[in-house]
Amino acid sequence: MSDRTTNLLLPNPSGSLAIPERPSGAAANLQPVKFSLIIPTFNESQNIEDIVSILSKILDRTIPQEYELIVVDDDSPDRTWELASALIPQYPQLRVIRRETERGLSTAVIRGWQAAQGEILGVIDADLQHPPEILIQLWREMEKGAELAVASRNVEGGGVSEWSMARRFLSRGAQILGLVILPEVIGRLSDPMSGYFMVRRSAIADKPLSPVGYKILIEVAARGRIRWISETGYVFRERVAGASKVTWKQYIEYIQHLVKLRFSLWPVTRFLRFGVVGFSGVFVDMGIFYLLRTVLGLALTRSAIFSSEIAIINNFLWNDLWTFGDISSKQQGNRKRLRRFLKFNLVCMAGLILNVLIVNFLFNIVHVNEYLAKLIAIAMITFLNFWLNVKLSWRVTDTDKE
Ligand SMILES: Nc1nc2c(ncn2[C@@H]2O[C@H](COP(=O)(O)OP(=O)(O)O)[C@@H](O)[C@H]2O)c(=O)[nH]1
Ligand SMILES: [Mg+2]
Repeated sequence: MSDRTTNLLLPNPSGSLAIPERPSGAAANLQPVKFSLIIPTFNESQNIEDIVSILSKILDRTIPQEYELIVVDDDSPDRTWELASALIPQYPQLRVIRRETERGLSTAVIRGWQAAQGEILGVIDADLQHPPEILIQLWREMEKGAELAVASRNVEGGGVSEWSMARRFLSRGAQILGLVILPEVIGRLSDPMSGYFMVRRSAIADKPLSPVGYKILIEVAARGRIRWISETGYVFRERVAGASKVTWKQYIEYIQHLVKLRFSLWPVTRFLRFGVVGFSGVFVDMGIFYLLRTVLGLALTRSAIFSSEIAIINNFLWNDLWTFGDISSKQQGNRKRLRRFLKFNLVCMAGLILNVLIVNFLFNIVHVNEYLAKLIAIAMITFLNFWLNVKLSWRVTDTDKE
């Protein structure tokens, strides 16, 4: 390899897989741009020149000098990286990264985004299976304000060209599996397997991304702050040159990825803390009840109401400080705390009423033992209370707005 080629290569980012909030190009004398498009490659020597030339033509027309193309090559044996860097003099918006230590499509895309100077980050396959014309439609959607613009095979205007029944079936099966394991993410995407999309840097900045395998879009949609998703139909073309790298391994990794996301999206630690706080409330309730009823001689109902309310206050304070401490610390001020407390109180009361209804239903209609009925009701209400409080009292979106 000539020195000239080495000098043209962009340094390969290392360390954590989070995207910086601001482009960090000053060191390499790179200017911020509007758009950075990653082209991941592995043995694409037959396609690299065509794809770079077509994309440059389209982007020169739309946002001249406001974009960059970043080829991220995994040290391909066919020397795609070398061919790509030889194109740089002709295409000044082109950058090339040669990765010698890391492997895999998803991390290639993330490393590319880490090195990128753009506000909007995108990815497209190098093999011309993704029609480049669609790029402009995706770009327009981002300009309108979308956080994520996806080229989809499953909306109007989309499709696959010559897929066999078996491949179509497998692709749909994978999507349905995704819907079962991760409905809140996969349900928002008509084509979760798409490898052709754009995302706003601000939507994924500082989020620890850790994808397994091929499907970087799922990672972005699951971990990003994404409200507006726009989809544009496209027909997945057949490969003309080079070969696909997809094997059975990618299907296994896809399932691993879904399961990993499922565990990290469910707030397990938070839920456990919520349970501990709830448990502590039982003791507060009993203690205060004893004090009011036996020591001070108050009436039964009055003692019960007071002790419950004090337990609710106890639970609220611990939840606000500990269970949801990260969220409440971003929503400071007494008014906001009072609002959270009132919502928490409301949820607790609704829970109490439901609790009584469930016990009655289980005992009188299903004929379950009354202690078992009470236990089932407590478990159900704990889940419901937790969920309602996440949605109402300690909402993450409230912190986003500030
Ligand atoms: N950097 C990098 N690129 C990859 C890797 N695997 C695939 N690619 C590229 O990702 C794009 C899609 O891969 P391809 O094998 O065509 O997937 P398919 O279209 O789903 O069959 C192409 O541009 C490949 O060159 C990889 O491990 N590392
Ligand atoms: Mg392909």
